[in-house]
Amino acid sequence: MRNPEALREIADHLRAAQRIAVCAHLNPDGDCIGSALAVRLILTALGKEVEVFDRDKVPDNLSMLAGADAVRTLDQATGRYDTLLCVDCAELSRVVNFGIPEQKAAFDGLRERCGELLQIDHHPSNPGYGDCHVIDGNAAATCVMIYDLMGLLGVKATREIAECLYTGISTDTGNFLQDNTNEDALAVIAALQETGFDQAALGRKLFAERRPEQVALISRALNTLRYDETRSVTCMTLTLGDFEETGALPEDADTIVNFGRDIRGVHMALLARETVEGVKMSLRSVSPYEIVEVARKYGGGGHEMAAGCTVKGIPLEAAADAVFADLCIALQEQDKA
Ligand SMILES: [Mn+2]
Repeated sequence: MRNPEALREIADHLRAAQRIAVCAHLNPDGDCIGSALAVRLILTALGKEVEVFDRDKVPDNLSMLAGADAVRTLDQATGRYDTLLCVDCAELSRVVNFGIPEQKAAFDGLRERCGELLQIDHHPSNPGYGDCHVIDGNAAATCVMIYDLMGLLGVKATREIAECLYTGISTDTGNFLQDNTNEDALAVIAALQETGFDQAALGRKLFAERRPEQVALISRALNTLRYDETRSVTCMTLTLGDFEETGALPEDADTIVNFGRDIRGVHMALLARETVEGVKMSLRSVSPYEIVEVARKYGGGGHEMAAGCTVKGIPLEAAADAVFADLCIALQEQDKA
């Protein structure tokens, strides 16, 4: 842990609070939901009143986590909270889309009713927007930091807490396949074993099991797979029609880009999907190649080898072509370096 003092300070603030609102990010993933729900269980064990908020619904594959059914939208907040805690949110704009008036109003309304803003996160790009924050870019997942927080608060892990933390750590490391899988992350997983949680069953839910609608969507995406001329960059596209016709949900597309990345010889991959907000791009690369700069060029961001952005005002194919071309240029530049 790189910032033990900062985490201790967060623990002190939480100990002093009674009513706590926890915010996870939009398009929630395993780490933000795992972190938020684990925090809820940890603080509830200390007799606190905790509510978890997210702009979006908890994805289907995380719905088995304890408390997933109690996650509410921000406009459902009532009364005053001593503390607003953001987890896994690299910027405040990860909590809501501030460009949409209703969402801004929902966040501002909640913020006004909360005394202080705390945050716990592991994105190195996080500028530190809380009244008190702890940011550890070396943590594989925010859930690793939540585990440390639990220790500072003197709470013992339960089976349910272990499931939440395992979910965050395993999903943010790509099921322990990515470079960010480190000793701390594995030590937390080892320590959680004593709760007796069913790691195999949870792992199957998170990484193996797929809804039939998702398999249909994967099939559609694979049908669009194309390569650059060196066959080391791939691109796939999905239209709004693909989602409607297969009955797939937006979250069903979340890991499809990996099919393009995991082909032998491929270094970079793109999935471009049409959404009502614009064309959402998921970019991935295989070490040592990096794609985050391409995402940043389009106003997005993320991690060196896993990033995203949304391209607005251009049709799907044209947007995909533009980002695909930039990936090919980035590949050439990185090959030269
Ligand atoms: Mn995370």
